[in-house]
Amino acid sequence: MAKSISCPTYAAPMTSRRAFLKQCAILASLLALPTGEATLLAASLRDAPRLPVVWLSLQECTGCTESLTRATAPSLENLLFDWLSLDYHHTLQAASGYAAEAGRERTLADHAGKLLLVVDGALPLALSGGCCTIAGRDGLSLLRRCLTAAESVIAVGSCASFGGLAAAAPNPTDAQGLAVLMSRGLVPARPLVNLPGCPPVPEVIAAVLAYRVAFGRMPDLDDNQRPVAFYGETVHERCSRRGHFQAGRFARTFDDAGARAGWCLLKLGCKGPETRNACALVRWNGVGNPMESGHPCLGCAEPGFWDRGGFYTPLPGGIPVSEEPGDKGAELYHGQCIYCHDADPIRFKTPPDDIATLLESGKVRAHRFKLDAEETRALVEYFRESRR
Ligand code: FSX
Repeated sequence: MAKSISCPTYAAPMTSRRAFLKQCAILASLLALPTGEATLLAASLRDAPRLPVVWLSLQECTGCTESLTRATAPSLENLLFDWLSLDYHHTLQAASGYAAEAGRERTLADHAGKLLLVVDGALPLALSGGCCTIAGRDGLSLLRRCLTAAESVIAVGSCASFGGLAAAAPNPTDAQGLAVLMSRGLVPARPLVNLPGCPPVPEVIAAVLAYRVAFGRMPDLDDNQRPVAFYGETVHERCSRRGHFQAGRFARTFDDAGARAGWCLLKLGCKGPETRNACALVRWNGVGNPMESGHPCLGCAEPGFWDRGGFYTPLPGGIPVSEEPGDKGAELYHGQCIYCHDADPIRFKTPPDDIATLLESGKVRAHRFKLDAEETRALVEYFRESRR
């Protein structure tokens, strides 16, 4: 029979040893831990006491919590039964009414200075916090109370991190993210980790919670308090369409041949080059991400989302031009040739080495344009690149 890891507060075995080690290996890889730290992670998670957590949901759409429920590495069950003591969470808790509020107050008192606060949703300041009340109490005073007792806080989602959808213009409720509230002295300042995204990737939320439990600290952060392991690269750098970008193949409309062939969506407003998030690396529900579903990145994890840039407006300053060889040829092919030839250059029948001779021979009567020597070289190079 497989050995089991027992949760400190539950007598029943929760997870088989094999499943537990597999979880730790996935977690270590998600968190980009150095070699050898997977073992340390496993040992820490096995021995760590459950971390008391109070989770506040403020002005939000519940997408962030829904996202958490879809985490697989670790799963919500792992988090709740093995590593966290989630003592207060409006949506997930069984308790309701006075009992729920009394439970939260007990946790705040019993674990003052040691508990982890998680917040999703922005805090609306208008009407003295009255735009968001919980059990008759305004959001601002509740947030102050919880932060006073917290050792650190994780802002889950773009709303909690930067204001997000809740703060979209004209922001009638004066919604603000946690960093702004702290910098304005409206709530107690505590070490803050932002996990933006609307909603954030499930594995990002779960992995950061597990990291905090295992190591007693937060992972390395960037200037926007985002974990570097998940927000260190842009969506563009990991995008499955990047090869098309490098080859200069851009969809111009949502239903043209390029869009159907999976080309780069920059000209349709993709914000991937300016957006740091893990969704191109860790696929949603293990299935895909917006770009793989034919939709440009909306930049949902960046400060200023929802208003910044407009959903389908190409990035200002034009399309970033790749330095890769073959771009000029790609421009020529997709600007001219695809009106008669297949949009995918791999299906172009003439071998690259024969193209220059064919063009110079004048035998292709349908061509309405003439290429000079440099353009011909670029086109040939593009075909060669496409076949590699
Ligand atoms: Fe905002 Fe989250 Fe978008 Fe929704 O809690 S980040 S609107 S997915 O639910 O706050």
